[in-house]
Amino acid sequence: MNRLNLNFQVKMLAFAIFLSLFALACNNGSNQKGLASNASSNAEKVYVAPGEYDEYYAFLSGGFSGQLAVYGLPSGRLFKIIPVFSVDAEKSYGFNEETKPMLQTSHGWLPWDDSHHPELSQTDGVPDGKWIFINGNNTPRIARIDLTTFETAEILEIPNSGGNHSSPFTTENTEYIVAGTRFSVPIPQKDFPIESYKENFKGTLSFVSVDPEDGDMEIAFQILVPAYDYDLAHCGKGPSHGWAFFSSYNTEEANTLLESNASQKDKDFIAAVNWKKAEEYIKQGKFHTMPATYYDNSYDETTQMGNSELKKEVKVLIPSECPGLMYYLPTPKSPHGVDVDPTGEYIVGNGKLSSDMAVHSFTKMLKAIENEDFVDNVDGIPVLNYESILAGIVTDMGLGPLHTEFDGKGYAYTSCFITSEIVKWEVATQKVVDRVPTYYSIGHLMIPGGDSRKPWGEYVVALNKITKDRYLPTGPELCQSAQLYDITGDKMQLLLDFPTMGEPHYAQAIKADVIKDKQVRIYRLNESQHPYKATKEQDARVERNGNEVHIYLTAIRSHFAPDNIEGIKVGDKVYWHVTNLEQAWDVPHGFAVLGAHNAELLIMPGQTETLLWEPKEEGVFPFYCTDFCSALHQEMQGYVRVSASNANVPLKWWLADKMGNK
Ligand code: RUQ
Ligand code: CUA
Repeated sequence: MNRLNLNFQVKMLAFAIFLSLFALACNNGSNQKGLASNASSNAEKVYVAPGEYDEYYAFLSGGFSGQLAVYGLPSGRLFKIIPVFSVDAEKSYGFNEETKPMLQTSHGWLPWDDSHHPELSQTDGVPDGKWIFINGNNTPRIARIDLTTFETAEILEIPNSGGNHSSPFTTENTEYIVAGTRFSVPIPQKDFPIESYKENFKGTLSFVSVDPEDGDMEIAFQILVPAYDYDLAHCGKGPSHGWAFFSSYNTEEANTLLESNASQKDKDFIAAVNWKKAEEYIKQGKFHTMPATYYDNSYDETTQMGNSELKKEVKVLIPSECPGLMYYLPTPKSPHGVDVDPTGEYIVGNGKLSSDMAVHSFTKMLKAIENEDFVDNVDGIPVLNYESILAGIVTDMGLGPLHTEFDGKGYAYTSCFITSEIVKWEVATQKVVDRVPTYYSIGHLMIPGGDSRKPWGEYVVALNKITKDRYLPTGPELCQSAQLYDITGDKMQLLLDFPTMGEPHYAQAIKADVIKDKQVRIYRLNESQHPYKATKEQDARVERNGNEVHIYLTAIRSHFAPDNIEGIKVGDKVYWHVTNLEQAWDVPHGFAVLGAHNAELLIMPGQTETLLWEPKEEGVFPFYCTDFCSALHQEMQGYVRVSASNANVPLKWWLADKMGNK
């Protein structure tokens, strides 16, 4: 071997080592960070050019923020946070007089809840874009959001419930949305020793009817059930339409150290409820009328006012008195999600403590019921024979399966919390065909339309519980995270990470075309029935009634009318009723006054909103518009003079020489 050759070989060797090290480094990178192999083509798949629209609206629950966030897919861009269960100073939700009633409950007025599961209304098993519902987990409630305004239109309290987690999943035509108790409690509530759990505690499964025209929700009936924890739910579709399925854990009925005491049995139950049968029993009068105290709060778009209605009773069915009403499907082991495939035949029990995932067959379930193939009976509820109802088992599922969604092409996608992955499997054969890691510890996952009869497929979004090193760190609290995967090919492809608001639990997505052209652009001034509206500047005025002062204020680019007010006194309750006179899209005005104890107002065109202000000291206080509305936005300001409580400064108001009683 000559020198040159040796030299060449050494160089080649060094180069080879360099290459393999480089490859290793890249691999490490991709293992740790999940970098897509094909970064530039993946970037193209999520790139929505400036001025272009996303293909889907995605609605991500806010978890402990209590709200609902609206994103675009595939870009992952945040469009709006819709205030639902928690006050929002930015939009004055829960702060202005109009929306305060929305947060009324039998426990008093509440500024917060924990929202987990958005669910789109459906027609024929397909999201129809009318409304989206979301549950309040802590103080049991369901909210309905109008998808023409993206505002909370109704919040219904669920009585006889100790936590509304398995909610608000819909039937095929939004006949009902369901609500099962997460925590069983004494029903009706009473002072019992906690140790008497087994004797005195109960659960309920509630069916909430939804008016097909105006969406009005009502508690149609509740079913009184054994004191388990009812975790999630999904309703039947196609052949299984008429049934609803609720997963449960703690069939041990433990009341302490549930992490081990509620994990004793190797099977818990999925409750299968025949709601069509329930309707028959209700018609026959086989229900008990139970006193209950709960609120139904609605926002009326014509009066632009929230209204709280106190309700006093519910209809309750008791399974032992209603044969055929419900059955228990044994399911390994502490199932979290229960998911029904698009054909309506397969009922997936995501047994989070089991390595084998059970898939039940609806056909076999009906057969077992017909043959009375029962192994037990709990409080009048027959327990079906596990072997007889099983369609099959997914044997190489990851650990900690939580939720399953479907792509409409015969495949299911299951989130596995412990092994931090999405597992794709064929529904009919239960064979695993692909798996991808998630970063990290996925909870729910969502495919557009993925719990409906006709999923759009295309993407799966992982809703992760832990972000660790995925984003720039922000102190002890790191951001919450979602990840978008392309599922159009055989192999799932990670495309994008995007941060979320609060902790995302479940999410829903809908093709943008279904709702984007139905958006309300303005509220028509001539249709407003708001009791304190001022639909033209000539109607603007100030009225005193004892120590209550009503200011009818108008806003238009770029002034308030009136903008000078005198005669207010310390100790007055001042109501600022601000009407936005604009009748063009995207021209809100804001309103803020110095020392206000609540928030600003953000008033849409044609809308009237009211801020209560209780001045505590004498002086002259400015108010101004908070939303940059025109080139003269900074000039959109005014003064209010506050005098001593015993002063005799007359009430007067003006806007230059254009109006008023100066
Ligand atoms: S939960 S991570 Cu609140 Cu729906 Cu399953
Ligand atoms: Cu109105 Cu700024």
